[in-house]
Amino acid sequence: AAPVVPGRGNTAANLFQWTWNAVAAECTRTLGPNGYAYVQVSPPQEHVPGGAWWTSYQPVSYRLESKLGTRAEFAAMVDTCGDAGVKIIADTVINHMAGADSSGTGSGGSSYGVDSFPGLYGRNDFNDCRTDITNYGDRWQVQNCRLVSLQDLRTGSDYVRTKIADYMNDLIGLGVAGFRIDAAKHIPASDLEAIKARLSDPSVFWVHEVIGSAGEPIQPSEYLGSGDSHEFQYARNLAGYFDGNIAGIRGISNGLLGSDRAGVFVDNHDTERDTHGTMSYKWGAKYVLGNVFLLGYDYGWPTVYSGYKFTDRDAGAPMSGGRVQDASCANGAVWTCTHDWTEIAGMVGFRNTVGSAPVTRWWDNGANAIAFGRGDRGYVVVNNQASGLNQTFQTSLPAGTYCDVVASRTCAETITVDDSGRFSAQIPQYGALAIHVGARAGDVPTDPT
Ligand code: LAG
Ligand code: CA
Repeated sequence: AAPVVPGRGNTAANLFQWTWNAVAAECTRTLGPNGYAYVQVSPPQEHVPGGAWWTSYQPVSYRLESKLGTRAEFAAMVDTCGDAGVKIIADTVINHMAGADSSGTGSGGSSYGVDSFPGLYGRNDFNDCRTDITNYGDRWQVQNCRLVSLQDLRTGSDYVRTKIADYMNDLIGLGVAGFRIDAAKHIPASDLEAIKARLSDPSVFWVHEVIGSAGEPIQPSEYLGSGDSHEFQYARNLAGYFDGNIAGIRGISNGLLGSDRAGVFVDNHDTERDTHGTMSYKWGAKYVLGNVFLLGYDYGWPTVYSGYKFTDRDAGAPMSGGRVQDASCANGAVWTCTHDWTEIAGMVGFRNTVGSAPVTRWWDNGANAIAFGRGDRGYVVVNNQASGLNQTFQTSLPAGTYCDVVASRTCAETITVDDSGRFSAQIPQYGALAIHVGARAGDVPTDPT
């Protein structure tokens, strides 16, 4: 898991396709105050032109000049976020360069084409297989051939490893604290270990994007030598429980990566679009409940995904003049701003308060409502039913009056825990409740109105 930031925890927000200027403003405005420790940003390197979001995943060079901002803006973002207590995780695309189906001028003015990235890579720096991956059952092909025609880097070579390490070292020099390794499944684990060994900080946090699939030869567990791995099966399981019933959700991590090595999320930019079997913002109330569970339960290192609304899977965020327009949560017609939804912000604070306290006092109704404690630090109820839930819960919390941090940021709704640790509450249909010792009536400002 990403290292805990003192006094804050380690929850991340993934602000997909947000510009550096917008991320910086958001660190100050919401990410820092809400208690996030990290923000994952989209790939910062120079990329192919065009209006689709996925141009970010076709590198042209490692210059930090992109539709999301300039090098100076990136550096300023790292500093501003740092001042707000939030560290940066950069999405790094190191398996490949641009597709073999295009050539031209990149976002930073560099020219590119097939086997041609002047001053950086030439024909010898790409793997000899020049056809597309078709068989995910073939390890060699998955790692040496082209992913959707993207020119596949010869990551086995010293030169390519050095160039990738130089790029990552540049980001480390700017203050980046961690990396998402895009398309890690397509790079041999030993190549990644060799690259990581060349970093100025070889113990910097890495999380590998390895989409684990039953029956495939390459699995997320192979990559634990150079960092954590994303656990896509967690997101699929989560969707399965919430789509059906959640009484058995305690088993969500059976057979998955160990909790301390698993990067988990409700969805990401790929799974919300394609057929990966996860939830997305389009699920409405259940999506909120999925995020409440992600943050409330004690499995994995969580990332809250925050992107933009779409109908066309390829459509990029609104652009002008070759740049993405700065995201704004005031523009809710475009940006989901999941990271600042009251329920989710409340659960980030919950997670930071309960820390490593174990799951205790499990309750479920055998159907679609569950509740659990986190030791004597907090208690959560999740009601995935189409009807309200009226129930008395047994907690291990000290007696007192607590704020329901899912219901409001202002302690508008309180829950009274009695001397024996019990409370009674009514939870709305497809609703949740969470209380913790860091938010008791009187601790947080109440709504003046
Ligand atoms: C990833 N992880 O392994 C990214 O999370 C995922 O978003 C990337 O695919 C992929 N791997 C490569 O980094 C995305 C889009 C693709 C897109 C690709 C390159 O899902 O649709 O491919 O980025 O931009 C597009 C076209 C393809 C075309 C290719 C090359 O859709 O039809 O062959 O570009 O021109
Ligand atoms: Ca490869």
